[in-house]
Amino acid sequence: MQIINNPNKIDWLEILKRPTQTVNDIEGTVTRVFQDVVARGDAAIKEYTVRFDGVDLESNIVSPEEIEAAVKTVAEPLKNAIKKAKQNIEVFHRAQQTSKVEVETTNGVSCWQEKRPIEKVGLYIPGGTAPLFSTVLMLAVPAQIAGCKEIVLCSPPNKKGELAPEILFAANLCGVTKIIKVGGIQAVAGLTFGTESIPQVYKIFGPGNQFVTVAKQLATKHGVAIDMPAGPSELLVVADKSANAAYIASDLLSQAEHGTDSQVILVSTSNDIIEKVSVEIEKQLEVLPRKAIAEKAIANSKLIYVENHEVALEMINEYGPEHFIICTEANDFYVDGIRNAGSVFIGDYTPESAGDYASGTNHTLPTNGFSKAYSGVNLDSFLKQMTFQKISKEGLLNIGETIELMAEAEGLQAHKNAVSIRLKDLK
Ligand code: HSO
Ligand code: ZN
Repeated sequence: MQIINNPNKIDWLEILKRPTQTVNDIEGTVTRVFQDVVARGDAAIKEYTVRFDGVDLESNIVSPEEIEAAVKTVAEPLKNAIKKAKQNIEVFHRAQQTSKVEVETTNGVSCWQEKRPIEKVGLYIPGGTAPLFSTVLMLAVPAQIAGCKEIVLCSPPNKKGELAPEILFAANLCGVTKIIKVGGIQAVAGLTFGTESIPQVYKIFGPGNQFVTVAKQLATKHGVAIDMPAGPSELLVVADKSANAAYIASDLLSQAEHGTDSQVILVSTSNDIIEKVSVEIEKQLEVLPRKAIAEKAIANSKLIYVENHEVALEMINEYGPEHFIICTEANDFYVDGIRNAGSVFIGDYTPESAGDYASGTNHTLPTNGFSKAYSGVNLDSFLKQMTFQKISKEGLLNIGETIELMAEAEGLQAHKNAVSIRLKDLK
């Protein structure tokens, strides 16, 4: 943990730098896997699953029987918790539905905008030390509300060739149409090009390691959309003397336990709070099962003292955290002034964990400063805006000349003709 006292503005950039990622030859590997999947389809997928996941699968498609068996192994209280979380996520994302926008821009010229679902979407759920089935809810619930027809879920199998039963339970609960045991670059390649077992999709969602992230970026070069460039988890807490140090330490650790490259930051107008939080972190860290991971992330974390709320807010907007917790006497000041953050948590009783699981907001959020330009996943992520127009005879008489003049000036005679030919009949 690094305590920084009243840093100079010119040093902010350096202080707030994200932990650097080693990209090395990832791109080369990703390109090779993509080419191989294009050339050999499922045969290539099978081989990569042996190589990267250490398991040779008879079939990578999860069967209804497999789902049924897995569902039985999930304890009833957890099933109910997942259902409760799903309910809240559903309520919040359903409320994001909007009615169509319709307007007559000029007499006889009617324009409207309507949303239509992205027909085929791919949801990537990472495996690893703790398979995060909550992400299934965060992606599949809005996909289903949006009306996506094909919702394909890919996740890497464990050494026994299985997916976590909670992933299967959540996927089944939320209307996922196909579940495939495939992970990493090969999953993204499969979703991009389609193979015998993996349907091709139009947009790929979900977090992943550096390989998955680079693969998603490469997918965009092949015409597939992605939710956002993902990176390690981040949390920034702003706190003044009124805050509860133990609560803040628990929030910082909650994000630190995600990965050794997670970044957690405390910005505070109180040296006393900084002192107390650092003591609390040490104390709470000691008993965490994922201590080894959290400890590494905490080692890179920063506790920054600033003189006042104005400076704090400016610094936070400069950083653009994925998650932003506000625990001060001036919460409204921050709520009104925050311009760059993925998701904001207000007050002593709003831990980030609430948004990670069950309050209803989405936890798939922009990291790495992308909150300056990107939104987190929401209902619109699964929809497209389409525009429509209908022009009456009167309408064309009203705007025809405008179009003709502009087309002529752009040197596009055929454009002009498409109007003139009609106007001639109408006049
Ligand atoms: N905080 C993570 C999401 C998550 N946390 C899932 C627990 N499970 C990224 O927003
Ligand atoms: Zn989390």
